[in-house]
Amino acid sequence: LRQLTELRTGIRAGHLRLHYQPLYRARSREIDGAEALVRWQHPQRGMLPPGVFLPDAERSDVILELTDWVLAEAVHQTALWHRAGFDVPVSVNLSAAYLAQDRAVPTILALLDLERLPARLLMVEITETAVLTRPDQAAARLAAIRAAGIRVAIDDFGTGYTSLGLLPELPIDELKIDRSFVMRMHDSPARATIIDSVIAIARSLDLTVVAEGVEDEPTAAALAEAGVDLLQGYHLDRPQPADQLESKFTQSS
Ligand code: G
Ligand code: G
Ligand code: MN
Ligand code: NA
Repeated sequence: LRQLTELRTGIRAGHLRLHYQPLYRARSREIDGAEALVRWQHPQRGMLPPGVFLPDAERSDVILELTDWVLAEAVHQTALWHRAGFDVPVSVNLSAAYLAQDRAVPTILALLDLERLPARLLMVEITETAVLTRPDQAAARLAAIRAAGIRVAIDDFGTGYTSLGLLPELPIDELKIDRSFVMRMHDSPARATIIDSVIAIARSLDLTVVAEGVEDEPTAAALAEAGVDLLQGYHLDRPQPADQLESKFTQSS
């Protein structure tokens, strides 16, 4: 509880930071986007990863204020890159509680307007669990987001309980295969089979497929061969501050 109060104070004091992890095209290995990941630059404890403070935030209203900050910062940074001539789509993780607010979609649209950012350069990531909490409401909200031109990804795909029957009804653009299926897929025929199935489903629904948690080259090569569109993981690049990532755009985007 003390940490939560401190987090709320920290958000208002400007202590949150965003790191960006690039996504690479599986075949050409060009940068094709980045995922915004929050950190807390704590005055005493140093740079804290989200695992340390997000679960607490998610159990309270602090997640709403945190997500407002993340969205504003990510849209601002993406607009700076856009104005500098780098069209890098940036994705933001949205928690279920954020999407459940009536103000979620208008807030996001107002930010795009404020920063004059083309909607195609913003993407939102939602977990299956977030969709399943209130499937009809979530589908309506995601449809409104997509109608504005913002793209939608299902994050950590395969770890939740989305019935495959629900998937064609969901207004989404992308599936991100959870890293638990990707890591060490080359030692497990079962994991490789799951990945092939997700790719087949994604193809049939005309969705982009992303593999997360790509930690070595044999895995990257196998995923490219299997038909995954985009790769994300430590083998390709770490989450990093905006200025570090920007130096790579001059080479690849
Ligand atoms: O960066 P790291 O691997 O430690 O992230 C851990 C988890 O925190 C991931 O599941 C990621 O989706 C989540 N996460 C990171 N940034 C955000 C954010 O801004 N909002 C939400 N809701 N989740 C985030
Ligand atoms: O749940 P979500 O997909 O949003 O979380 C992304 C998280 O995955 C971030 O915390 C990021 O630091 C982490 N991550 C990114 N690449 C890798 C990787 O190659 N291996 C592992 N173990 N984690 C990764
Ligand atoms: Mn994510
Ligand atoms: Na994920």
